[in-house]
Formats: sequence, structure tokens, C-alpha cells
Amino acid sequence: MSLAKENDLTKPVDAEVKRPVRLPQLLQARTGKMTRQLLLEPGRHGLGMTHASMKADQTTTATCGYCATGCGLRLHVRDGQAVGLTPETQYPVNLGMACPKGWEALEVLDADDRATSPLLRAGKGQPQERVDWDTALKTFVSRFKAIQEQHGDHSVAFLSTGQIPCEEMAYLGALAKFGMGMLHGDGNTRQCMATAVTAYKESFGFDAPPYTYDDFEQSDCLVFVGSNPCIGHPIMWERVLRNQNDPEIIVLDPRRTETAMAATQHLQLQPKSDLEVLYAITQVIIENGWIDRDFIEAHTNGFEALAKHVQPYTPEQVAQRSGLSVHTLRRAAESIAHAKAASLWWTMGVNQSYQGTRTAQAIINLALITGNIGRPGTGANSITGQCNAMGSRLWSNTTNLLGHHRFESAEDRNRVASILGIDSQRIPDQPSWSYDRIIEGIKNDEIKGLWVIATNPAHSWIDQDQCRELLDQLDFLVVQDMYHSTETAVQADLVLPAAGWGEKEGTFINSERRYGLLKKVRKAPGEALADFQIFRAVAQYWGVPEMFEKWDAPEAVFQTMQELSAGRPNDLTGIDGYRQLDQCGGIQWPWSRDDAKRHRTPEQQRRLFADGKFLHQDGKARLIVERPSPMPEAPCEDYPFLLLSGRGTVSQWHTQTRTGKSLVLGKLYPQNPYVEIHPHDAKQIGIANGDGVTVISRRGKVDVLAMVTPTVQSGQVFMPMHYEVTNRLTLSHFDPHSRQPSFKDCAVAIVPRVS
Ligand SMILES: Nc1nc2c(c(=O)[nH]1)N[C@H]1C(S)=C(S)[C@@H](COP(=O)(O)OP(=O)(O)OC[C@H]3O[C@@H](n4cnc5c(=O)[nH]c(N)nc54)[C@H](O)[C@@H]3O)O[C@H]1N2
Ligand SMILES: Nc1nc2c(c(=O)[nH]1)N[C@H]1C(S)=C(S)[C@@H](COP(=O)(O)OP(=O)(O)OC[C@H]3O[C@@H](n4cnc5c(=O)[nH]c(N)nc54)[C@H](O)[C@@H]3O)O[C@H]1N2
Ligand code: SF4
Ligand SMILES: [Mo]
Repeated sequence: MSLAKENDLTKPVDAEVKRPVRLPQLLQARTGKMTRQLLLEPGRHGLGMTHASMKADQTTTATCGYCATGCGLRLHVRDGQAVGLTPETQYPVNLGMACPKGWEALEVLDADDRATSPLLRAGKGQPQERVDWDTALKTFVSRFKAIQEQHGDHSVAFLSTGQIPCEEMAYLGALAKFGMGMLHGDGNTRQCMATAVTAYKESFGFDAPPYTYDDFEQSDCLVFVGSNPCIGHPIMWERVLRNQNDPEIIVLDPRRTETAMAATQHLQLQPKSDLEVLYAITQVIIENGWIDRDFIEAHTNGFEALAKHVQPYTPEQVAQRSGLSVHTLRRAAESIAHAKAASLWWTMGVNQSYQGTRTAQAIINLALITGNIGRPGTGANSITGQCNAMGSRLWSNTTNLLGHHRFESAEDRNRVASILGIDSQRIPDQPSWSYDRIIEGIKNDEIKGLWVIATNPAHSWIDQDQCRELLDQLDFLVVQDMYHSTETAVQADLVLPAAGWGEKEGTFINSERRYGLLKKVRKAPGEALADFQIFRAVAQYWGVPEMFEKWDAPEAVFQTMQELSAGRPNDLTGIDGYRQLDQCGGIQWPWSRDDAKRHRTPEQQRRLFADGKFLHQDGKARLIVERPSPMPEAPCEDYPFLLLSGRGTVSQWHTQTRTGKSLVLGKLYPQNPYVEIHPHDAKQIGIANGDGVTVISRRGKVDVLAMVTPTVQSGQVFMPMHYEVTNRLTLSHFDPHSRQPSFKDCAVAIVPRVS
């Protein structure tokens, strides 16, 4: 049976979507109970596929809310509540597969520490106490307005996320910046995707990951740089396993990861030597004439400079610093150059680096000079992290004006203002400070109020102790989260309880640019509200409801997003609403009105740049190079090990606020924080597997267990980021172009624990 047919549980939506917010009704909403009733009317969310409307036993498909693979999950609903799920067999992404996090997605919604009512701290040092929504919202608004009056409009800021739907991101960004007068707002995607964004923008002229998942199956040489999909993107890895070409799989990772073990060539390089290694590979390819001259001439700029730049990076020169043999480097170059279709993939081993942008561009350069772009099985492909990190790149209104417009351009501001029906003067003429600058702003007393939505910086931000101290220095910290127990929520002056995945609707964009739909199949606990409804309520209490009059349901925002995208590289005007997204198993951008006219249904596996036209004014891609920089905190006598960090297991998600609540997942990873250390180093320090050790950096000191394993190289250690201790050690340093934190390199010492 087709997906469309099976899913056809929906009722017509237009009447609901278009219904405007009636002001008198919303004015009445100023009591706690009424706010909830009026702002969270079930059935007002586009599809009507809510717990209220799904009475009988039914199933429906929604996109997973963890990683950016964006698998389709089939939810089994009884009496309006999802009671179980199975991977969707018809969904073009996962083809019936899911990882343990997806399988357990419903379980974590029932946790005891769900935030079920707003919590307010009467004053610094006082405990958080339950309050009703009316008090919460009045306090939020009056405190933020008071701060703005005293310290200026820009003294309040927000930190958002890659884990709420596009429609919520757009609402938040528009409300904060156009409604509440904020200039500064960034998100956790700075920790994650900023480097890829910057690299693509500079190289291609637009933040445009070019691939489709079918490329995993079509390639005959796949190169993974700083990427461990077996753990981070297991269903993408399943797609690699379906590849029938007996492909060469080349993995560049300082650790012998699960992915590296499955590779045909593991380049176990020294951390941060990627840039030189990629230049050496480029040098070999150019020297041997294994380049696609026609493509280079027709579609790129900067080849001469690139060729000159890489000349000194011979395999002989690079071998020693990278720890790789000349033969290994030459062989990798040959495999890439001789492949019919080579694809190059990268993730956090590249993005989270003090020279991440140039490293990503060295990957892009390789794809371009070998003509490996725009064809099946090719591409310079950044793998995205969070379920909607891609959405935040387009719709969060942080670094870019809504829909990848530019704050700096008067033309763009006018266009956005006219589509939104607001005065263009309300749109700031400059982008936000980056995340690290906002944190520094707290330190410098420039930022006094902060609104944190769906991210947990007190655990995940680099050099955490400093971050926590600074959060405490704020005059008013608001945290909007599903759980009241997160490291950041416990520091908050005000906690706003949010509905999570499964409890609301909207769209996520996955790693291959596919808009997928999420559904409301559960009632949020207690008084928790969908973020969408919280933003609507804040708009009311702030006194700017008329600005968002049209935006009374997620699908209404989606329609505005479509208008904003018209004629742009991310055009989605051809999508026939949520209903079509549901019927098709998601739709990749771009999908314009013209596309829709030409094809009856959207083609499912579309890649960009098939015509060789890039998005700079001259239609060409740029080959960009720079000299490598030294590691700011290399190991030394006192701190002899280099600390790497990243994902630990398939079953742990980030700061563990969600995955930590599933008993099943809990059985699949070590409960205690640990450090992976090479047997040789363990012996030298005098420790055995399972012993307690203290890991010390210049920032902090933490007690963990030793996991002795040869998967790390001697002189390097690895700690998963899921345990909050890890970021007490990390060094606050950044890529200068993308301002992404370099989470994966700092010097530490390790000593046996005495107790
Ligand atoms: N199970 C699970 N899956 C997830 C997540 C999760 O928390 N848990 N998070 C999601 C998110 S938001 C993201 S961003 C992705 C991250 O996905 P990945 O980037 O694949 O995961 P990481 O483990 O952070 O980093 C990848 C690898 O980079 C390597 N590395 C470190 N330094 C270097 C270096 O200098 N050079 C090279 N070449 N490699 C280096 C590390 O050894 C590590 O194996 O995963 C997503 N998927
Ligand atoms: N040392 C080190 N640090 C790292 C990394 C690393 O590799 N090494 N990786 C970095 C990367 S790539 C990332 S992406 C970050 C992730 O860092 P965070 O964003 O801090 O991690 P999460 O645990 O995903 O936090 C998301 C929060 O949102 C809440 N939440 C979930 N869904 C919703 C919702 O619908 N609404 C609301 N309001 N709340 C919700 C969750 O309960 C949780 O508290 O960590 C970064 N930190
Ligand atoms: S691979 Fe990612 S999207 Fe798929 S089920 Fe697992 S967490 Fe969800
Ligand atoms: Mo991430």
C-alpha cells in the first residue's frame, strides 16, 4: 500500500490554518488557565493529526527528532495517544530501518523530570517555585523590558537550537528580533554546523549541501573525514552498506572508530593534520594530471592559486607531521582520482576545529578539481548533526535574515518586511553576535538577560565552568526545555515547560535538504506547551500580537516560509502544504512552483549542481586555500595528552536529557564517565582498565574511569561529550571564520585516582 494512502487520516486543513488570531479572545487569555486553553487548542495545528482527532487505533508517520538523518517513524496510536512505533518501510530515507534512539523515542516523553509547569525563582539564591503561566509570562516580559530600559535593547539575547521545527525557529527569530528588539541571538548549531555553512557560502555562494542519500549507494569511493557515521548516523551508514559497487571507503580519523574499522583505508592521522593531508592529496592529484580540466575551467575560480599553494605539500613533506606514510597518502589520492564517482563526507572532526572552514574547503576543492559534483555518487558533503540543524541555518533568523536573506542588505530587509507585513525599520541591519561573543557579552556586562531554548549550554558549551559562572551572573535567565533538570534549567530564574517531539507539529529539514513532517501524537504533560504556543503567548504579553496575526498555526508559518523562499536557491513554493510532505515521504529543497508544474510528484533523490552552475554571481565555485595554523594548546610536559571528544555510542544523545531517560538505551552504554587511553600510556601511568583516574586540564580536573583501548593512539585520549565532565576540560578556542568551537583538541594530564 502506498504511503499516501495509508497515511490518509487527515482532514482538510485550510479552514483551520487561515483562521486568524482574534484579539479579544487573546486578551482574555491573560489568566494562567485560559492561556493554555486558548493558545493550545488541539486541532489548530494544520493537519489536525492530534491526540484529540485520532481516536481510533491508527498509524501515522513522522520524522525522528534526534539526528539529521531524518528517518521516518510509524507511530501506532490508540485513543489519540501514540503507544508504540516502528521504522517506516516506505520512507525514502530509512527504508524500514531505525537506530535505538528512534525506537525509544516515545519512552523518554514520560520521564519524571519533565517540566510540567513554569518555575520561577523569587530572587538570586532562592529556590525555583511553581507558578502559573500568567505569572511566568508577565514576569518574563517585565524583567526583560526592565533590563532593556536600563541597559539598552540589545542587552537581552537568545540562544536557540537545531532541535525545534522550522516554524518555531522562524517564530522565535522574528519575535525576538522584530518584536522584542533584540539584536543578538544565536544557536547550538554554532557548535555544530557553522563551519560547514561558512565553507559552503564562500565556496559555492550559498549554504547548499549538494547531496542526496542515494549518493551513499551510488559512489565507488567514499571518503569520510572526521566523521563516525556508525555511531553518529547509523542509518546513513546502513545506506553505505547497501552500496553494490564494492566501494573503496577511506576514513580520516585519529581514532580507530567503528567506521574506521569498516573502511578499506584508514588514514589514522595526527589530530588537526587534515588540512595538510588534504593538500598533499590535492598535490598528488594535480601533479599527476588526474584533474578534470574542463570542469575546472568552466565552473571554478582560483585553480592556479590552488595549484601553487599545494605545491610544497608533497606526501614526503606531510608524512611525518600527519603520522601517515607517503604510500598511504599516494594511495588515497589515487583512489579518489580514479573513482568513477567519488563522494567526500565530513562531520565534526572537521567542523569543530580552529581551522575547520579551510579544512572543509580543502574537501570541497578536491571534489571540484576532480569533477566529483552534481553526478550520482559524488559531492563535497557535510553531514548535518541535529534533526533540524539545517532548518536553523535557513530559518532561525540569527546569522542570516529569515530564509537566508542578508540583514545587511536593504533590499532583503524590505522584501522580508513586506512578506511579513511589518515595518522594515524593525529589522536589524546587522547580523547577530556569534554564540561565543554573546557569552563574552555576559562577561563584559553587555548582555544581562538571556533566553535559552532547547539547548543545554551549561553542559555542552566549551570551557563549561566559565559558562556556568557567566550564566549565574545574568540578571535574568529564562530556560525553555522539556525537562526541569537540565544543567542549564537548574540555573534558570524562570523555566518554561515545553512540549517535545511527538507532542507538536512542524517541519524538520534533514541532511539531504528534505523537509519532513513531525506530528502531534501525544499530549504534553501537565501545563507544558509547544514552543510555538509559548512564542505566541510571549508575543501577546510583550504587546506585539498583531505582528504575528497570520501565524496562528505552524502551517501558516510554513506558508510564509514558502513566500520568503520564492525565486531563491532554497525555493519551496512548489510544495503543496503539509499534506503533500506527508504523502511524499518528505520533499527536498529546492522545489519551486515551476518544478511542481513540470513534474506531477517530486522526484525523491535530487542533488544540486548537476548543471555546474554555482551560486556566486558569476556562476562559478571558488577554490579557497590558506596556510595551516598551529594548534593553540598542544600537549607539553605538564599536560602530555591531547584530549579528543565526540559521540560515545549510538544510544546516547548529547547531554542525555532525553536518551538518559530510557531504561533500554541505558543498558547500551557505560553509566560512568570514562576516558579512552592507549594500553601503552596506561601502562606508563600505572593504570588498568576500569581504574579511577583524574583528568586535568588548565581549566579543570575531573574524576573518571579508564577505558584502556588501542582505538586511540598513544599520546591521545578520548572522552564522550555525553558526560558533563568533558567540557570542564575543553579549551575555549574557535575557527576564526565560522566562530565554531574547536571541541576536539586541548592538552590534559592523567593521574591515577587515590581513593
Ligand atoms: N548517537 C548519537 N548520534 C548523534 C549525536 C549524538 O549525540 N549521539 N549527535 C548528532 C550531532 S548534533 C552531530 S554534530 C553528529 C556528530 O557526528 P560525528 O562528527 O561523526 O561525531 P563525533 O564523534 O563528534 O566526531 C567524529 C570523529 O571526529 C574525530 N576527530 C577528532 N579530531 C579529529 C581531527 O583532527 N581530524 C579528523 N579527521 N577527525 C577527528 C573523532 O575521533 C570522531 O571519531 O552526530 C549526530 N548524531
Ligand atoms: N566536548 C564536546 N562538546 C560538544 C560537542 C563535542 O563533540 N564535544 N558537540 C557539540 C555539538 S555538535 C552539539 S550539536 C551540541 C549539543 O548540545 P546541546 O544542544 O546543549 O545538547 P542537547 O542535549 O541536545 O540539548 C537540547 C536541549 O533541548 C531540550 N529539548 C529537546 N526537544 C525540545 C523541544 O522541542 N523544545 C524545547 N524547548 N526543548 C527541547 C532537551 O531536553 C535538551 O535540554 O554539543 C556540542 N558540545
Ligand atoms: S538514525 Fe537518527 S533519525 Fe534515524 S532513528 Fe536514529 S536518531 Fe532517529
Ligand atoms: Mo551537532
